[in-house]
Amino acid sequence: MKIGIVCYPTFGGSGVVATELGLELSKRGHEIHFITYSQPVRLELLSNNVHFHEVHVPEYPLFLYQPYELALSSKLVDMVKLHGIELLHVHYAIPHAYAAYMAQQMLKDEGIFVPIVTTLHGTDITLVGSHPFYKPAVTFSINKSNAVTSVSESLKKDTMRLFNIKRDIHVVPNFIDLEKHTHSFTDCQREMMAEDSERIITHISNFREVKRIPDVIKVFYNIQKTLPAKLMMVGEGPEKEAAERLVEELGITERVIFFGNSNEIDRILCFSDLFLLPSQTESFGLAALEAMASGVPVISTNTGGLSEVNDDGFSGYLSDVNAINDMSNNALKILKDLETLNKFKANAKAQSQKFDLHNIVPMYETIYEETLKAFLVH
Ligand code: GMT
Repeated sequence: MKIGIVCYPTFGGSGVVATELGLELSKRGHEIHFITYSQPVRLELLSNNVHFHEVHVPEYPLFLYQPYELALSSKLVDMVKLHGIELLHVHYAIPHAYAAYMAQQMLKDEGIFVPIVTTLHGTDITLVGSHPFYKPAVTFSINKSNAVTSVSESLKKDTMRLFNIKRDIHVVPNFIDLEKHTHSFTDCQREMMAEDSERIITHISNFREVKRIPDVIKVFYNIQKTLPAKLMMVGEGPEKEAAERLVEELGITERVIFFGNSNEIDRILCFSDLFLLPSQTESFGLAALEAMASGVPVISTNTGGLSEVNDDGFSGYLSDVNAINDMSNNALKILKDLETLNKFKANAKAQSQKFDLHNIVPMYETIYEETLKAFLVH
């Protein structure tokens, strides 16, 4: 099948999932066309069946805001016609499903019929749900898509509760390529980061408020009072400066490393002993799954879809949002001795196998086939 994939090309989980999905679909014989404003960060290699088409937004001084949706929908029309794309899979209701619907209507006018599969990733639903400016556009985009998927049961429930949805939503969980996370390194050079006696704690995110970065630091602060430990902070975002200040105020600068955005996530996870994700809300928590796939247990909140990913007492522990002491105690329970730590590491790896891409990607293929069939019948 010739599939157009529209996503945010950044370090965020939705872009990672869309990119990994496209790459796996291409291995399974599909022709994939990524259509977005820059090459997705994890899309390193283009090939004869993986293509990237950049959406340019021309600068017109007339417009206060440059209309990305307009540029995207025009590009979608052009690419569908040029490459014979049969189906569009868009990640995020707004603006992607919205733009895809416009493209679909323009193409229909020319006798070309292309169905739209929309995947909901969370922020479009949970943020828009509480700030309803875009509510009509989100509701419309979901209802007009030819198939809709959500990355967790929890996100499906939130979508049904917050919007007037008149259609079914399929839950297709995020997935992981376990081969990529089975360390190719025999040695990930742990000694460059910490002493043998120190435990390595890691957090990876886009440092937005929703990630509750101060909680990461407070939990780590409690851990290192009991055990020698180092904290690896990976990512960039609006909360980073305040986090650096908090680390200084707490007097733990020597123990915390801020990496910024990294393309070496696998190496960082390879030497990590524990992953912290104390988010306010998280539709899935792909970063937690990536950690588990590398054999790193997870201390997380129990919000949104996290309880569908992290198995409480097995692959890590779940706590209420803001329960700093509970999270700290749970972390210490895992880290207290090598035997317990190794048991949790093995469990984390086993839990991640439930999300093996070889089980999940065929779910998307089935949805594509059924959607295409139903769409062409009408
Ligand atoms: O979490 C973010 O800030 C990034 C956002 C995104 O668009 O990539 O992540 C959302 O989608 C991911 C992939 O499905 C999920 O793993 C994240 O849980 C979800 N983030 C939130 O719900 C806050």
